[in-house]
Amino acid sequence: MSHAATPVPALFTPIQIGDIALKNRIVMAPLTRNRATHGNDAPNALNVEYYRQRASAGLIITEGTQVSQQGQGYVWTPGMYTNEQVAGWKAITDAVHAEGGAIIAQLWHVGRVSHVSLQPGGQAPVAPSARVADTKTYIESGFAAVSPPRELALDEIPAIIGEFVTAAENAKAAGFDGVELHGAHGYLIDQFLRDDSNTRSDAYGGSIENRVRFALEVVEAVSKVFGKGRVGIRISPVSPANDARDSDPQALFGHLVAKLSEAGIAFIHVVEGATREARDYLPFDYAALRKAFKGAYIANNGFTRELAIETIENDGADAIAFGRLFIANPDLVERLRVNAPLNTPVVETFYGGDAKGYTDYPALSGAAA
Ligand code: 8OZ
Repeated sequence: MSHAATPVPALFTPIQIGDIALKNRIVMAPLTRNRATHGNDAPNALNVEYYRQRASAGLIITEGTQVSQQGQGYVWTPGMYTNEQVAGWKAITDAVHAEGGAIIAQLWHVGRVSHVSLQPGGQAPVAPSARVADTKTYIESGFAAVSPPRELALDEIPAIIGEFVTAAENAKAAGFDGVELHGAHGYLIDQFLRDDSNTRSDAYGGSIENRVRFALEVVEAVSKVFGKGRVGIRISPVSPANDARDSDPQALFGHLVAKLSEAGIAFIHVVEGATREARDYLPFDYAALRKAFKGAYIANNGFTRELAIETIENDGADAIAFGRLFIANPDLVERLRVNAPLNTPVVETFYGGDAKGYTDYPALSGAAA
């Protein structure tokens, strides 16, 4: 009789991403939950518990965290620009590290995806060009159309890059293992990339070479803070989220990723297809991006256990990021390992509220993780 052990799928085995050691290839995707402390947008004890529960992930990428008040686009998202916010994050990184986990901060500037009620002095949001997005945000009173943005002057751009640098320094002080830049879903970095939202005629607009300039300068500047082995970027080449549109995503992202590879950063995190929608939303050659990038490739969007195992086996990615499944399953890694049933995410409690739908999803062992 043969008793050959079933091999453990590589999904569950360790990997090194840049200078960050992951105990498995299951990544918790960045997830906006709008549960920072009202008034100062600092992480609190409830947020500590939420991240602590999910520390068995190989890597946690935090929810989008604005680098400044101007970079905020939704109510009650956490920031990385005040002492209270840094202290709140420190409690979270301590809790995750105490559980043997790794955690990086997602640094976020929403650009035009904001509302005057969230902006300093009630001013207009800023963007590469004064073109309003066909999208909504949510503010204290509920959903609202985004406010028309004003175009950033050329001499304002260094200060925006400076906000990312300060936020990275704050993230380092807060004990994070690294940072991910939010370059996806139609926010500021993505707005600079695309020829629909960026109609500038200076060094930051026009050609693909010019449109990737802002992203590359932020990458370069933040790499000086953390070291390039602790920096990555999230991109979503074909996702239409927040009215993101470009005439040639394959050429744009092909060029960007080749430059990111030269910059030597740790990873690219690619939303394949449309976020919250189909993986095959539009044709796109993701394998070309993977091939063009010498660091790690983290794949995201709608992965099942089977597809994740298969994608890692076939070398389609180095790690897989799960979003909604991590909302509903604090012990997602263990559940995937033993192929246990999964809790169903409840959409009504995704954004805002309290412990309900946040820290009360049960682990396999019974009570909340
Ligand atoms: C859902 C709700 C609000 C923001 C993204 C940061 O799509 C977000 C986001 C998602 O990247």
